Amino acid sequence: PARPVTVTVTGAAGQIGYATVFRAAAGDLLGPGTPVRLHLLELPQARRAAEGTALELQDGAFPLLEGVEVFDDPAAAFEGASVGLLIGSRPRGPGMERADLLEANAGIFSVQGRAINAGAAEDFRAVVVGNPANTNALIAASHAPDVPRERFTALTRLDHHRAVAQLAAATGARTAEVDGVAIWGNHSATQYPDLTHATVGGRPALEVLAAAGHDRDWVAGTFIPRVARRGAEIIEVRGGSSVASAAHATLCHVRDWVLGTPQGSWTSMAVASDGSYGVPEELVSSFPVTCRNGAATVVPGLELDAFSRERVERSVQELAEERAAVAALGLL
Ligand code: NAX
Repeated sequence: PARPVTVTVTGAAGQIGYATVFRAAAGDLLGPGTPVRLHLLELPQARRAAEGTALELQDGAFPLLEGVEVFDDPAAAFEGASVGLLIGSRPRGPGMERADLLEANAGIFSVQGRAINAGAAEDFRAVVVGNPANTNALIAASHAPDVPRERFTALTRLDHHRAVAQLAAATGARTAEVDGVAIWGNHSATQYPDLTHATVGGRPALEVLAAAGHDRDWVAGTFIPRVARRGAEIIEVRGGSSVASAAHATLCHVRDWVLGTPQGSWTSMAVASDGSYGVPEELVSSFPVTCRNGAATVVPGLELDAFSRERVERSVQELAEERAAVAALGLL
């Protein structure tokens, strides 16, 4: 039998954490052949709730679940971890400025980065879900100098799924017929969901959309804002933020990263830039990526038209501003 993998989940008693851990225990994170050991990290005030979640995990009698431990100390929680699901973060409170938000989260992710550096396993990899996710990933990476930067990623898979689903709906296709969608930039309202390389049933998506009466103005004026503001739409309709869809995306992100993307296809992940497409190397930005042997590679050589270049630049500019704000606070 395969060796159990230690997975540390931060914010484990929160909504997304709760929706993630049961599916991780069921094999949806690392596949049906890999047993997992879950380390649930919470703030001291939520530790008891995490202990309750651990009891419920026990009650699942999951064959792949080797054990569950609850922590409120990051150093202990990341000891021996190979996977980090960094979900817990400080949400924006009333009257909180962006600088306050960045500072509060820098406090969390710098501490976790140091804990990872000190005690995580050699093959450690992390996805940051907690917002501002891209910049939080950057902060964690910068406090874990012994861990390769490319092992700190941020979640844009939910945005990717939203774009796939909206394209399928607009063309009357099944989501399985959609390929080649890409999310670029920041996980924020400036993100660029790009259809210029997408296909529907093997045909260029923009052609299929045009045949369905949707021109490029529809893409710019309806599709892009719909995807970028979908989180707000969910809050409005559901009365709460995205939870199960975010958990699903988190599981898909790690699973594809570890087990590989399907041959001939790509997904979207926010990764440490390798300088591709003019994105500065010190930023964690979303790109179309393929995954092989546990490594994510930015899809090379895609042609970006003027519209795409302008959108990517705008979102990357926002990432650069977030980075500068954190650096100015001395938190990198
Ligand atoms: P909740 O408030 O339900 O849960 C967050 C949990 O994190 C709480 O239980 C809290 O005690 C814990 N926590 C806070 N600081 C911690 C720390 N330093 N160590 C350990 N635990 C800590 O939020 P939830 O709905 O689960 O959302 C979690 C995060 O995901 C938020 O930042 C949210 O903005 C972000 N999202 C990111 C998405 C993405 O696509 N990247 C989409 C969904 C979601 O909005």
